[in-house]
Amino acid sequence: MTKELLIYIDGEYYPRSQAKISVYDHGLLYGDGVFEGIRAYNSVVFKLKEHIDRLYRSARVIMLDVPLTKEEMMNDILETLRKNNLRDAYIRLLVTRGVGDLGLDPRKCPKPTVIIITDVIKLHSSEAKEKGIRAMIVWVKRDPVDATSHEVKSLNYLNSILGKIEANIAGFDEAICLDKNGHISEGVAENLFIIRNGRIITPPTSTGALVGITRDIVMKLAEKLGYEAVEGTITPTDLFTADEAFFTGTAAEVVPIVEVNKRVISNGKPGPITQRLMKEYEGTVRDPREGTPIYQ
Ligand code: PXG
Repeated sequence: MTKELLIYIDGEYYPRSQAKISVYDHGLLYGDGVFEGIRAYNSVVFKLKEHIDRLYRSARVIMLDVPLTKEEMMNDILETLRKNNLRDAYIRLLVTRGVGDLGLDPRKCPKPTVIIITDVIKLHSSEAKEKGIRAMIVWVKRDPVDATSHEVKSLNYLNSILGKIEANIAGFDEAICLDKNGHISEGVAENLFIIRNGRIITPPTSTGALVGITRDIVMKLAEKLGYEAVEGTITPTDLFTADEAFFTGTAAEVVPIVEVNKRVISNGKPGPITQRLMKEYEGTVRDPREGTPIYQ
């Protein structure tokens, strides 16, 4: 039998089958908490500091005091990876409101729960990257910025899950969510980009989209390659008639979109600029200067 992965809960390590939290944790009862999804490539945690900064920003919005300093949090993540002898990994970091009673009042939860799961990465099919994916604009609107929008990376993902279910039952690879004005916001766990006349455009976070770390990196890479990369309003028609389109995300990396609601994007093949950005991104995630080494 292979050795079980160790999971960090509040400073202690538990084998995966023993890693459990209370049913009174408000992370479970109310989705009250924040999280990050981070990757390590070749013994280096990619953009660890940026993910930690975002976690603490999310926590600030929901007035959750993370019981560790950023330095301690980063060290505990690296230690969890070392305990599991991982080099290429998917890291799920959660801070929940902690154990309270059955009422939703967060003041009843004296101590937040910190969970670090480090696991092997399940790669997306290389077919999706090579051939591109078929996406569907769904009826579920992205929560607006004056609600539980994805600007905060919270444990409330039902908005995304409803979108995903619609794409699943309709037989599409991925869902695209609109904001309440009908503008494109993002995928369910990915930011979205279109390319038109060599200009690279992504929706602003005012559509309720997450400030994706991959999104930022891809915009910088695009500029380095000499393209203009901007935030801008994208309508469904803009997307249907784009020269190229792609998703970005920590798990997905850069994935071409070749069809939206059965409208074929351009010639139905991953576009040349998208392919260039995919290649650049692959190089960046494996650049040791872009992350934090697990083993010193
Ligand atoms: N939008 C949303 C709503 C997300 O949840 C992104 C965009 C892309 O952001 P990053 O910073 O990753 O470029 C996300 C990211 C998972 C999983 O297991 C989800 C995300 C990241 C990693 C894993 O579902 N969400």
